[in-house]
Amino acid sequence: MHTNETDRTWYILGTGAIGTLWAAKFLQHSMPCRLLHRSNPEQSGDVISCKLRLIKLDNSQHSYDIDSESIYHDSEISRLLVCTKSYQSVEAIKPLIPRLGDTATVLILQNGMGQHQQLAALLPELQILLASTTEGALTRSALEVKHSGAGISSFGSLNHSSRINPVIKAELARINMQPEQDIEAVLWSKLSINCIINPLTAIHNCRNGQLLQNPQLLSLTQQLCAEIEAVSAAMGRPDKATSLFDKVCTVATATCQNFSSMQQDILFKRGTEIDFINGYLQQHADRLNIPCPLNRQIISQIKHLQYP
Ligand code: KPL
Repeated sequence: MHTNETDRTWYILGTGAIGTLWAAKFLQHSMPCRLLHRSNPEQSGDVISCKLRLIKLDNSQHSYDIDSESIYHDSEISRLLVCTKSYQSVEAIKPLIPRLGDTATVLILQNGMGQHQQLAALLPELQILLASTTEGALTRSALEVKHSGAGISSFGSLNHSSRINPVIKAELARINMQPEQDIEAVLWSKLSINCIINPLTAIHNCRNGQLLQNPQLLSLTQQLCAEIEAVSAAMGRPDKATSLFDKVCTVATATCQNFSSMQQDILFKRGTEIDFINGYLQQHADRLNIPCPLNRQIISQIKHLQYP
């Protein structure tokens, strides 16, 4: 299949809060963008006209027209942004493989780590870019997103191996995504924070801020930080400038009224990203012989609570 270089449409797979916010970013910059939706293969010609609503940081409200295309449509994809939950990515991307041109770029913007290698194994010829963001977004209803916190977004190539297409770099710069040489370090730093806030708030069914207010939760937070820092140090990723506990305090304070994504997943009886967050950390801990008893216990508690 040959990529039509003139088609610069960004296709978005996964329209939760971050996928919808990114669609709004493309639309605000008049960059072509389409959503993808699940359908039966028989409905492959489906294109649905949708309205996307964005509530900006200053509370101003904006509405955009956007098309959503069946994943089984036959148009070729040269730019794919993957914003599904990490545990859904492999199954979600499979129907799209025949649609990806041979010079396509796949940009993965999700919580967690480990799924990137799974996707790269499915798409060995394509440029896989990993992205991370600290932007805050909440969905109010389908395709209605509140931009709830300003943040920084960066991207880089998997294993820093390949050169990033300058056209793609320039497009991502327009929506304020910065190239990052060591994107894995950025993802690891975010993962370390998610390893603490997400499962503890999910198990104790509380808002992020309560981890610092309740003495029992504060003590668990500190113990878990120590386990994770030991793994980071053994992996050669120590952060000498700021302790993990300080980073967790900053994020939990900034998002004190929010519920974490894992708390919401448990509450609404969905699967969770535990395998790609604490599970990924535990794999490295086991490989490096670092005991992480609390992390291990937390994984099994989430697995008991989560659906199915
Ligand atoms: O990324 C998050 C999440 O909920 O997944 C944090 C940073 C914990 C904010 O809630």
